[in-house]
Amino acid sequence: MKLHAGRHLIDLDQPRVMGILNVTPDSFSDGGRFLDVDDALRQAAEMIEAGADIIDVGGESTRPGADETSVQTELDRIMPVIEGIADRFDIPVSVDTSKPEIMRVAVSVGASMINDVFALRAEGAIDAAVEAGVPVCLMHMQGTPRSMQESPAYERLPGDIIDFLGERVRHCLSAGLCKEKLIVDPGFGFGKSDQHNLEILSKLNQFAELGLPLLVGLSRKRTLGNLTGKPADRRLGAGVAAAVIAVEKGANIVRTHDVADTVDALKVVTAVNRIG
Ligand code: 7PM
Repeated sequence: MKLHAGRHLIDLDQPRVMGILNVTPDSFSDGGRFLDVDDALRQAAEMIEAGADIIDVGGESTRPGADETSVQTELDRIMPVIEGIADRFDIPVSVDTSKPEIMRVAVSVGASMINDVFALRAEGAIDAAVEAGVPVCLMHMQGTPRSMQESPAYERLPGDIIDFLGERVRHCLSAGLCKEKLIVDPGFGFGKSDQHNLEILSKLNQFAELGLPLLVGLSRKRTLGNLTGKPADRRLGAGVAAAVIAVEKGANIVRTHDVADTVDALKVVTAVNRIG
C-alpha cells in the first residue's frame, strides 16, 4: 500500500510516524512554545532527525471546549512553518485543518496532505480537497470540540465509528475524491469517554473492513493521563504502549508528540513481525 502525497511517496508496508507540530498559543501539552517560526522549524528538524515520516502542522486548537480560531490567525501561524519545512526538508507536511481556505493555501505553499478532524464536513471542504489533489485523513468526532466531551454515547463500538467513516468515504468518493487518497482515523478523545477510547483501541482491527490506511493519535491524551495519573508531559510510556497496540491491530500511521521513542518502539514491532 502506497500513498501519493504531492512529490512524496509514502510506503505503508511498514508503520509510519507522523510528528505533531502545534503552532498554537493554547494547545494543552506544548502551548505557546513554538509560536516563533524558527523555533517551529527547529522542532521539525528534530522530529525528522528522530525518524518522523510526516510532519503534521496545526494552528487551530481542537482542544475540548476550544473557541474557533479566525482563518487569518490560523494562516499567519501555520503558513510560514509549512513553507519553511517543505522548502528545507524532504518530508511530507500535513496540514491539520477543517477550513477549505486553509487547505488551499497550505497545499499551495507545500503541504502534501490534509488532516481534517471534521472529516471534510465543513462547507466547501470536499471541493477544496479535490482541487488540492493530496491525501486526506478523515477523522471521526462526535459533537464539536466545544461540546464533544459533555456526554459522549454510542450504540455499538467500534461499529458506530466505522459506519460514520464509511459514510464519509462514500460521500467523498461521490464528490470526486479518489479512494487512493483517503485515510481514516477513529479520533481518539474526540467525543469519547476513557472506556470508549479503550474499547475502540481493543477492537481497532475491525477498521480493516474499510479497506483504507488507518491513522491513530493517542499521544499524551487524557485517557492515558487517567490510566497513569500523570500529566501530559509524563505520558510517554503510556503513549508508546498505545502506539504499539494500535500498530499490532493494524494502524498504518501513528500521530505523536514523541517521535524518537515511537520510532524505536515501532522498529521493534516491525522487526518481530518480519519473522512471522
Ligand atoms: C488539545 C486536545 C490539543 C487534543 C490537541 C488535541 C488527532 C488529530 C488531534 C487525532 C488526527 C491532540 C489533539 N488529535 N488528528 N488532531 N487524529 N488525525 O492530542 O487523534 O493532538 S488534536
